[in-house]
This record gives sequence, structure tokens and C-alpha cells, in this order.
Amino acid sequence: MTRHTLLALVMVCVLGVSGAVPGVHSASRDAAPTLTRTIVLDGLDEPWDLAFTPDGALLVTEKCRGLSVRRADGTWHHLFGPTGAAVVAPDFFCQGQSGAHGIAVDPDFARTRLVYLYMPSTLASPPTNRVVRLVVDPGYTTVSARTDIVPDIPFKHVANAVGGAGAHSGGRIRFGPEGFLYIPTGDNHQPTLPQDLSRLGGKVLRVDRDGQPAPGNQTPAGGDPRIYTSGHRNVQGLTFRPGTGQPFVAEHGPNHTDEVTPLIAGGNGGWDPQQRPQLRCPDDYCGYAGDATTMPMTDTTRFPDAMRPSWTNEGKSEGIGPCTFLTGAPWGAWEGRLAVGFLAGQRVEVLDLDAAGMTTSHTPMDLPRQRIRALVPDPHGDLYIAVDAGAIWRVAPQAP
Ligand SMILES: [Ca+2]
Repeated sequence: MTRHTLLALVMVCVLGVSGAVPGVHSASRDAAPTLTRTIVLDGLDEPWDLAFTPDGALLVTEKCRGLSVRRADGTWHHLFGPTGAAVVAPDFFCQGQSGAHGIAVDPDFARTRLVYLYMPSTLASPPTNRVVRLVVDPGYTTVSARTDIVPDIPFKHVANAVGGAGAHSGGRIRFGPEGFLYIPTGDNHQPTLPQDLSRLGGKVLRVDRDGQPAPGNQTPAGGDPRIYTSGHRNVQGLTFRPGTGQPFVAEHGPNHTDEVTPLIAGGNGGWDPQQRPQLRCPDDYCGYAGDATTMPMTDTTRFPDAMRPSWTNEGKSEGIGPCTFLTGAPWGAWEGRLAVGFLAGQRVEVLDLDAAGMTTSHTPMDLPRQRIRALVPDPHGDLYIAVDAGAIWRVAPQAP
């Protein structure tokens, strides 16, 4: 499929990061790397996530097309999803914001050939989001041995007064450095879901490769033991800090306040869009009814021990999306910093964190304005960026 194999060199732009960005700390400005951007793939249909395998393949999800692969030889192949894929999943569908979302490669992939896909499914009624485990053959021609390891993640199957079906599914699945799979979910515009420890929406789950609860989740008593953290709205980014391994999430705000939050096992993110008598809450969902004070993303009045965000854009809602730490010496002073992407905000910010994970400064990457959907480092530390317009970029740094 030649439209998908526009390998490299379609467009190469050398972008010197401006030294005149207002408000940027001088230390980060002076040390900013030079970025070279290459369009690696184009003509995709709403790419959502991507993952590299150890043998040189690039797995890509598209919201309504499911899972595809760019093999090491550059050829493109549609592996799994609707009609047209090598393996058709009749239960797969896309609706509203939802469809094929996160893709993760097993930490022992060279031996197991296992990959994990987050998607909605009609196998349950009403439909659910689920994590599907698949075996990929050595030639990347097909998948087999489908096992639905977490089949019971809530899906918003009907519209309500605050939005359409398919809203707020989370879905950016990643393996942590300790070998367990983290699964962020969303609140489905359902007021009680984020604080309901018997259901999996508005949470970050942590499981083994069979979907069983991982040891050490510290789920509050009586909760579903797969729950690692609760009280989330719609986590769209998930990554792990080099050195400490601590998970960080990026989470969509409502009409205000996107958040980046370091997670603690058993923690509560403090999102609780129910029972706000002072607000007018359509269909009892208060999520859009207030502001940063009356409907906070982290309600420290109701939850004094709530996990504190590392960074917010309080007062604004910019559709924060993916996040990843920058690794490798070519990033220069940006090595070890956290890159976060924005959809409505159409940019990537580089956050400098202190030892506790709190943001001390932030710097925008000098890139074309696009809705940023995925940020994934390749095995060399170059940053791959998927944009909603249908492209995947590679951004290679060069330290000054
Ligand atoms: Ca929060």
C-alpha cells in the first residue's frame, strides 16, 4: 500500500528551536536541542497509538481501522480490525471518540510474540472497552490466539445530556518497567464511575499479561483488585519516569484544567463529578457544570490525600493527550524531561521536573501546529509523533 510507505525524506525540516520564546527559563532555552522532523507515514485515518517491536516493526492503531504494521522492510499490512484486515474482528467498532486505542508490546515479545490492543467490543451487551491479547506471526502477516484479558471496562454506549456515545474511554496502555500492564480508563460521562471501586471506569488498572491483578496495587479494601489508582476523568497519556519507574499520566480536563499527575499505588486522582448541589448538573453529571474551584480536577476538599498534579493549565482546557519522557544524550539538557502533547492546543510541551516529579519549567517544542495524538520514543530515543491529520513524524534531536 504505497500511500503508507512514504518512507522518510518526503519532507525533512531542520528546526532550530527558537531562542526567543517568551517565558522560557534561560537554562532550558540555551540548551534546547536542534530538531530534525521527518514524515515517516502519511495518509493514515486518525492514528491513535504506535509501538516498536524489537525486530524492527512499527505497530500502528487507527481509530476505525484497528491494528496495522509497518514491517522492517517498509511494507504496510492491515493486521486486525474491521473488514479488510487479515483477521476480521466482527465485534470491533468505532464510535465517537472511541475505537482502536492503545497498543503495547509484551516485554518478552521476542519469545512470546504477544501484543495488547485496547478497543471497544460488542461481545458484551452493552458494549465494553477491553484489552485484547494477540500473537503476531514472525512475518507480520496475521494474528492469532486472541485472548480478551480485561473484558469489562465500561464504554459509553448511549449519548446523554453532556455528550455523545463513545466518550471518555481512556486507553493508552503501557507496560511498566516492572513488567506489568497499566490500563488507563475514562469516566464515560457517568457521575459515580470515577469513585466507584467496584467498576473499572475512571481508573488506572495494573495487571499481569493474563489480566490478573498485579501484586502491590494497594487497592482500597473492597475494591476491584485490578485498580491501581482511582478518581480519574479521562487519562490519555501514560509513561514512566526513567530512574524511578514512577508512572505519570496526562488527563483531559473539562472546560478547564488539564493535568499531568505522578501516580502512587492506591491513590485517588480526586475527580468526582457527582452530587454538587450548588451546581446545575445535566443528567446528574457535574463534570462541565463548574470551574476549577467548584468542580476541580483534583478535589482536595472531598479527598484530602488526593494525588497532586505535577502540572496544570488551570483556567484552560487544551485537550492534553499523550506523554513520554525524552531519553538519550542527543536531547542534551532535555534528556529526562517529560514531553506532553495537546489536541486542541496543537503543540508539544517539554516539562522539567524536580525530584518529586513536580514541574519547575516548561518549554514548547518548535513544531508545526497539529493535533498531537501519540508520542513514542523509538529504540534510539528519537521521538515519533502521531497527529490526527493522519501522519506520523519522527523528530530527531541533536544536542547543541
Ligand atoms: Ca486529578
